Amino acid sequence: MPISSVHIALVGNPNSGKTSLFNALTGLNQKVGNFPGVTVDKKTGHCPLDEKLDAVIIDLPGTYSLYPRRADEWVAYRVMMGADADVQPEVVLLVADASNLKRNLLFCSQVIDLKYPVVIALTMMDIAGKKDIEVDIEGIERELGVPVVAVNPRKNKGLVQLKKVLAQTARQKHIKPLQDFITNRELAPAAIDKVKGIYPSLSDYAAIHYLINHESFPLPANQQAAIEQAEKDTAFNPTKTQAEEIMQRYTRIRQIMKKNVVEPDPLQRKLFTEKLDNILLHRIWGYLTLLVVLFLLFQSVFWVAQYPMNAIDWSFSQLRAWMGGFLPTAWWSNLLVNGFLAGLNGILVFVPQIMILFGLITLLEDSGYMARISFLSDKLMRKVGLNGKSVMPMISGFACAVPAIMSARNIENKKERLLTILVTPLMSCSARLPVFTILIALVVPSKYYFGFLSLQGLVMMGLYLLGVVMALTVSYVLKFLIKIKEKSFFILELPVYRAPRWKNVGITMLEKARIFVVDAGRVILLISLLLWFLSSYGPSGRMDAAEKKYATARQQAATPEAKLAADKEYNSAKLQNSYAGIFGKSIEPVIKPLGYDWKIGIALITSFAAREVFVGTMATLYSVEENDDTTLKQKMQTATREDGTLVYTLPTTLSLMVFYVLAMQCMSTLAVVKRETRSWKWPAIQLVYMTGLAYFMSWVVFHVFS
Ligand SMILES: Nc1nc2c(ncn2[C@@H]2O[C@H](COP(=O)(O)OP(=O)(O)OP(=O)(O)O)[C@@H](O)[C@H]2O)c(=O)[nH]1
Ligand SMILES: [Mg+2]
Repeated sequence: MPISSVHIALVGNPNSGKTSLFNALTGLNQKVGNFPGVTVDKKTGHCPLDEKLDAVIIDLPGTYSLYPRRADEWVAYRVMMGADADVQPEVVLLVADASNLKRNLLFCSQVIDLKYPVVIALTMMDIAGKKDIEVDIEGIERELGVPVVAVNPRKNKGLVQLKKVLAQTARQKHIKPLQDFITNRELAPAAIDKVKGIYPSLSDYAAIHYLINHESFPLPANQQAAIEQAEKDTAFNPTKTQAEEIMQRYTRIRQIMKKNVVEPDPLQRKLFTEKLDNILLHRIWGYLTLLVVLFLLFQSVFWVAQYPMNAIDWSFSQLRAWMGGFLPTAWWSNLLVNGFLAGLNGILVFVPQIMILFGLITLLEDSGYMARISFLSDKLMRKVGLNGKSVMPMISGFACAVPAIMSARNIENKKERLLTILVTPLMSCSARLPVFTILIALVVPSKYYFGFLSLQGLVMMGLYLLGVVMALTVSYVLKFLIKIKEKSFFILELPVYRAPRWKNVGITMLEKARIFVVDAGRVILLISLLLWFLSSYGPSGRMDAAEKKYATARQQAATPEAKLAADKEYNSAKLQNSYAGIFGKSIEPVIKPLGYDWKIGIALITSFAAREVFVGTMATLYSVEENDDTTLKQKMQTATREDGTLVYTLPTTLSLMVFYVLAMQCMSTLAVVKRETRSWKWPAIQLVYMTGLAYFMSWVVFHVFS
């Protein structure tokens, strides 16, 4: 018998454990976090229910009710209303948090009234137990008229039973919940009947949603007009209907709760979470803890990472020396050792820092502390036109702006969401780490205060801080320029503290390292190789002239030192006359006011693909010029301009760091902003303002320190 498949949508309140359950069922690894609004898009996976039935499971963003307000809630709402062309669920798996049952039942009751075949998975039974809440599962099942299964996706409990019930429900697709949870038709009988005249298969409750939200559904114009007409004819009042509906639902839910759930007096027992929040959300201690946490986050990225980083650098220098020892001197061995291996070294050395950064951010999210950071910073964020919820995208922006910008979907207010999207790329992402690291190593001595406070770490923190301060400032300014009027509020449910799942942390770290090495690695290697070519070859006339000019000097050099010096001059002349050299020289006038030479100019250009290309570019340019086994840092430290002065002086290097903090040099970010704002206008504005800001601030820094 062929295996048939059924489409199952996973819906429920935010932070109720949908994605955890999705991962447990499908064996995938979608992002789970302990705060509402982790999932912002639909994700699909497979799960065999039994030998003959396969389920296609669609994980969706959480929603509090079927009246969506945020962009992510709309994603789930469209699917539930059958208005999403890609996903047409046949069965709905409702996830309900047993420790917050009352609120979760509101959404469940709405979905039941849409007449989908429904299975309820009850998560967080363990937490309900800790709160001394007792749930009569069979009683709830009877009241709602749909199967209810207790599960714990963190511990893989209840999954076998859940699959069995899902398979049963899927096989009897025609059996939908028998009675309405509330008598929906009474809410607006005339209007509902008219809509059902157009769409006979709709449930009464779905008809109400057609009346309220039909403009957002992909319906032909004549049907839109017909619904419009029905509203007019029956004097349909959407606000009143909605309010009435919610009231009736809560009345019935209260009755159900009274009969089937034993809840202790909430004042009697203090949960661990509440005790902890007394400190962590305290007016003084709360902010102090926050500062300490952020400080430790950055210190550990550098302090812990330096050991594996040194080990990686050492292994590569050994490898290159070893290969240099037996490979013949030829263009391809030069390319292999100085192009490929140097580029690979440049990528791999940053893997430890990136892993630690992502790991620590995952810890913040998983424990529930991230939601507290939002809460603590709401007041400050509000002053600059943002919202407490902007903090989560901004902190994940330290890792990478692309997922961070997507997570801004969780912000209700349009203007605040747009501002968050516009300033998040100013947060220093992990791609800037390699650039900062090498630049800091050039001019900041490696010193420790009190044995653990590293001076280099402090400078790095200063750069991160600069990004944050600029993000807040820019938002404050844009607040007055962007004209969107919408009421703003900050409602964030504070999740209970949970022990982080170490496996999740580990997997995230490995996954991010893999993505960095593969994605960034590809770009870096490609550009490094291309650049190696462009800087080794040039217009033949100019290259020949350079060759002739130094040929005699190189032959006549008497001592080995003189020969080395002549070689160096020859190589540098060749580089200047290569394609890359000619190009870099032509843009030099533009960047000279910032203190940069033409080699930095080339790096700025290649960095527009992705910032981390900077290091590879430098490695390639300097190794073409000086093919020996000194490290990139040593080469940069001794690099000179034509007049013999050092290139990487304090003013130049600081100015360059500031440029990398502020400039918009990331194609992927621009692409995701275009997608999220649905226009080219905002990415264009972002590119212009960030690059302009970078140029101006770098210019100021260069002149202040010169
Ligand atoms: N104690 C306990 N924790 C759980 C259970 N199920 C999930 N969690 C935790 O609850 C948190 C939220 O889980 P997610 O799976 O991200 O929730 P979600 O419903 O997908 O959330 P959104 O995508 O934000 O709507 C995570 O920290 C999970 O580890 C459970 O049965 N018991
Ligand atoms: Mg989720």
